[in-house]
Amino acid sequence: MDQTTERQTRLKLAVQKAGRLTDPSLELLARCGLKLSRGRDQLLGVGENMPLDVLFVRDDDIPDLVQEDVCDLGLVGLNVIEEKRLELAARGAKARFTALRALDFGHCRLALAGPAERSYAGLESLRGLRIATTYPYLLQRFLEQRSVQAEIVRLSGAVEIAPRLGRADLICDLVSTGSTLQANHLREIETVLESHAVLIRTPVTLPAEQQDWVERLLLRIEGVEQVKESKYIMLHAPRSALPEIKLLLPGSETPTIIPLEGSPDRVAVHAVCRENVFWETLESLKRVGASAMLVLPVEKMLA
Ligand code: PRT
Ligand code: ZN
Repeated sequence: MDQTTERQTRLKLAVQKAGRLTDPSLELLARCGLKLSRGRDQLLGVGENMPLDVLFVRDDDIPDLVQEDVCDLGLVGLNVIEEKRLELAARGAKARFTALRALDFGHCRLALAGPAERSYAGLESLRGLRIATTYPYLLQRFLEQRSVQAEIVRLSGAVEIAPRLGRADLICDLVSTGSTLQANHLREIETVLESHAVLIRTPVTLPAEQQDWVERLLLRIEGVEQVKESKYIMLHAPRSALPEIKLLLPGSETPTIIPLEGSPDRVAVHAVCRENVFWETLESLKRVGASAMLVLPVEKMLA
């Protein structure tokens, strides 16, 4: 294969270079089987065992890189793509990237918060107040949908100190644990957007081989997300207790029933539970006669 063809058949995925999404994004890719060798400039990670390379960039650049087809795929927060969508719409343009799948990391919410000591009397009480944010478009949509007239103060960072500096009455910022708000004596009052990481793709139709890899990656992500909570459970039980046992196993499909040599009344039950198995479940199983219970983590799953 010559160099040009080789380049054209490799997928390029944009990932945040250094930030909250970096580790979970790389962990997801590793769990999907990708082995990356990072170049000396750390800008490009070359997939050693898949035709997929990773470009490390600032998260804010990811939607543009994907819609301009510099990258085929991107891992980025819903907050970033939704703000981008609205920003483009305000300019009469349309976002050309497509969200392929929500991911189970980067969870946070864009929220309104105000001084802790100030009582909050509902959305109506926001009229005429100044709200500092780095997400002016999402905030504007939120206010418009609720017919609230407030002033949006656009900032590029350090939003949480704006009320103390007298630059705004309230803030609209991302919150995960709430400790930043607390440290700044602020109290959350409304949720503007619930967010999480998203896999996005280019608007361009990919060559069949690349499209095939996108689909394989999606299936692997599906598998990775499913096994997170899944457990494999093995136990012995009286044959007569099987109906109760099946009801007690959380999120399991048809379990495998195996006869036990020398004990015609007892069987071994093996099942994949798609939810976590808690001590309480094991105690309930024991009460209906189960014994020798073993719960194992599931490493890979492919439907
Ligand atoms: O340099 P670059 O532009 O790439 O990074 P960045 O500083 O813009 O982004 P980064 O790494 O802070 O966040 C990347 C993405 O992670 C965001 O776009 C969100 O999708 C997601 N995410 C999840 C968060 C948070 N949780 C979060 N808590 N992004 C930011 N925060 C900040 C928030 O702005 C506030 O300052 O963390 C603080 C609040 O955290 P708590 O835990 O104290 O509530
Ligand atoms: Zn950023």
